[in-house]
Amino acid sequence: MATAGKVIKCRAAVIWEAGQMPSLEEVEVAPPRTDEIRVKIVATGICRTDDHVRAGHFHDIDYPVIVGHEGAGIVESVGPKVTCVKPGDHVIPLCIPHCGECVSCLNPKTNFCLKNHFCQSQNLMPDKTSRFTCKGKRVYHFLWTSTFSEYTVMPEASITKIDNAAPLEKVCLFGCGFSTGYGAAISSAKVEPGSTCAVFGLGGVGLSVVMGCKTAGASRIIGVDINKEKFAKAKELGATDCISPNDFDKSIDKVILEMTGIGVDYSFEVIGRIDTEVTALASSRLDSGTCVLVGEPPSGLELAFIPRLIVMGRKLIGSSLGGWKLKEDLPKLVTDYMNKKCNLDALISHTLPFEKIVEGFGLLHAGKSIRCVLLF
Ligand code: PAD
Ligand code: ZN
Ligand code: ZN
Repeated sequence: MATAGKVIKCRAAVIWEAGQMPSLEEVEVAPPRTDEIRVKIVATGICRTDDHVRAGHFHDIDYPVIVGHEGAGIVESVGPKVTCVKPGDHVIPLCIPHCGECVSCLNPKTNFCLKNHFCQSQNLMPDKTSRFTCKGKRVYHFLWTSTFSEYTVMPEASITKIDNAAPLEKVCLFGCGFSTGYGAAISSAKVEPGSTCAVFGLGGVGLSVVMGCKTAGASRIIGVDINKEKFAKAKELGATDCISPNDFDKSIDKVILEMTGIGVDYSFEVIGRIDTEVTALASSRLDSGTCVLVGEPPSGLELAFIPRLIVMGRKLIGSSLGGWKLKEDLPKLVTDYMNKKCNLDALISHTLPFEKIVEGFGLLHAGKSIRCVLLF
């Protein structure tokens, strides 16, 4: 491509300070270094985690920052050592990298590559520099994805190649929301046919958990949300019952206990609050239930519960990006989608031009959107 090796000036949404809305800017994006890839993002979804960063809920983020981690695009240029993709390939950035060499990458039980941005606790590229500048200032990356920029740079480990025929404006949701929720049920919890499930939070990720439970053959799927506007979609996607905590004068775990007699086999917390994490745990079967934590509470909070909640045999597990080994598993999920095996289109409630990103965040704040996809 004519732009290879050059700095590209393009549109991006920069969050200058914690608590501010993203601001549309022209940024400079440096060429990819040795094992990096520069991608032209075509479509990107807005996930609650982007909003957590915007709001300043995570303490280890530096500003100004370009967030966005649910994207799909086309490779523009690659660094000299890159072998996994070439310019023109269609790709999805990965929120968790896959170096393929560390003890975690070699362990089939985990997707938590040790060469990740969490262990390094900074939001720069692996070599501790940034590829973004705006108005003469260094701008930080986020999760090595930063998809709220028309062009972005990521390490080779943070990208996977997908079928060039897949519609990028839809499959961007494989970058986080759909894969996270669907995998929490299918891959992390391994929900069995005939089992009972409860899903706390019916946003984009929670609805994807509902779809995963349904695909796994769950006989009962109880959706829990304080926003009843989410119920219709949840039922369309497989929820058998939907309840709001506001309609009861007792805690929702007691309600679920009465509904099921013993509690559900699998409960999922997909809100990001420690109080609902404990409620989700207590909603699962005392003798054999599994509670899966998916939501991300703000930094600094600690989860507390009485040990008896788990001593009888309940399990409490976590799930990050659905437990998938993203580099290998996402292209397969995209193929499943192309073969109509999963309904990710149902999650896209709004599609807006990238310039309307602030409106997109507003829809999320108002509880109106499931996923708002932004198109460059
Ligand atoms: P969302 O904001 O679209 O959905 C959250 C839902 O929870 C909304 O429908 C709310 O109405 C509902 N809700 C809020 N408070 C309550 C309450 N007290 N009781 C019941 N329902 C409530 O978010 P999302 O679906 O994009 O993301 C959900 C969480 O998952 C969020 O914390 C996000 O940061 C986290 C996440 N985790 C991963 C991961 O890999 N673990 C990936 C992506 C997102
Ligand atoms: Zn996300
Ligand atoms: Zn690794």
